Amino acid sequence: MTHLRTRAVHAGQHPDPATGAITTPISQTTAFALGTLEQGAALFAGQADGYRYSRFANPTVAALEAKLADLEGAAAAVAFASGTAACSSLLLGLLQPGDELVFLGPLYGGTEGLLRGMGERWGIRVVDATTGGLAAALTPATRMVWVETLTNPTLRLHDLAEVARLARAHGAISVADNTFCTPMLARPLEQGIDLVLHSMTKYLGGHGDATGGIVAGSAELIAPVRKTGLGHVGGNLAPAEAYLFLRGIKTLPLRMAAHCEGALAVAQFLQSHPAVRTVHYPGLPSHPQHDLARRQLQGGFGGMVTFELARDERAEAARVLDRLQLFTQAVSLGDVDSLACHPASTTHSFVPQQAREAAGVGEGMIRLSVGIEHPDDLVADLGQALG
Ligand code: 4LM
Repeated sequence: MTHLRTRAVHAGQHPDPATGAITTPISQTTAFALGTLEQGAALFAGQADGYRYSRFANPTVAALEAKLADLEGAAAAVAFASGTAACSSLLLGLLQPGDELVFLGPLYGGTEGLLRGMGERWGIRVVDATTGGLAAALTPATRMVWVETLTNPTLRLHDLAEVARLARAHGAISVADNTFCTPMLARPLEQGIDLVLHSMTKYLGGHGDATGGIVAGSAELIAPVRKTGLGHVGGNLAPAEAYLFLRGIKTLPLRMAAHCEGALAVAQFLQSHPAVRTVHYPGLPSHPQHDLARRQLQGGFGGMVTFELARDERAEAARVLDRLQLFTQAVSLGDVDSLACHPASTTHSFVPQQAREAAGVGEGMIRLSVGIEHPDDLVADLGQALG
């Protein structure tokens, strides 16, 4: 299996040995029969392989972890109950008081809130290198570098190979949140990044009906994240949700192609509209990092489009958003349905105003998650809303 499209269908999944069922069964159980006392003791001592308790591992969840590890080209992966549980488990599993974490923003507001909040409370120094650049922010105490493969909501890129190189030179672990690109468009581990993370709630699930997160990387780095995040924090993914992600990922390559096609059409339309000042979409030649996007992304430029209105005011954003009919006003992204949101008052309202403005998230900014509807219908809806 060499093609991602084939691996999305088959990786991690096999007909059930007990019944021949092709669809991976939902192992809706909390505990597993241990056998004899000595067999149970061997399982708990790590001297035998097998399932014990679903907080530690579950067959449906394990199939999903294997699928995602395969798609990202990782040795191991561990799934969580949300993207945020994946982020916090990664921090708690790998950092200690006194360590420094450097991030290149903007990040999803919830992640930035988590990093800043947890940093303060757990004695981790969190450094925002968005303006000053990564090279200037790294110190001997830097233990982790955090980026998003496409920034939320401004859709900027970072040169992942360069981020990985700088982090490694300082002995730091590099982390890339690949939620916006998915393994179909961006390949962080192939660029030298150590750990890749997803909110599966978005494109991997794809249908807006399940919350989950996952981290993938080397067995050595995943082991402490698994131990802390599942064993100690207990943020495990439920088997029924794992089933929905296994099903969603099978069509990920097809959905991503449709998202990319629709987003490009929407971005091109918005760019020509007089009520719009700037369109942020890496597939447009006007995007300041279009060349990097062409080098770093494969198969398209993503399904997210962010734009700034000519009148940079909340009232103007409300005028447009409140008139949309096909796009639903909602946070989250990556669903087959198109969604629209006002980042300053929703997804990025957790970020201090000064940092938000420095990252370019203004009151007249609208973020679109372009679904898989026909692009002509989406463009028509935006046209009537913009007036
Ligand atoms: C949103 N985002 O933007 P859970 N990483 C990225 C994200 O965009 C998100 C998470 C992690 C949005 C949610 C309201 C790049 C979330 C966190 O929501 O915990 O699965 O993922 O609209």
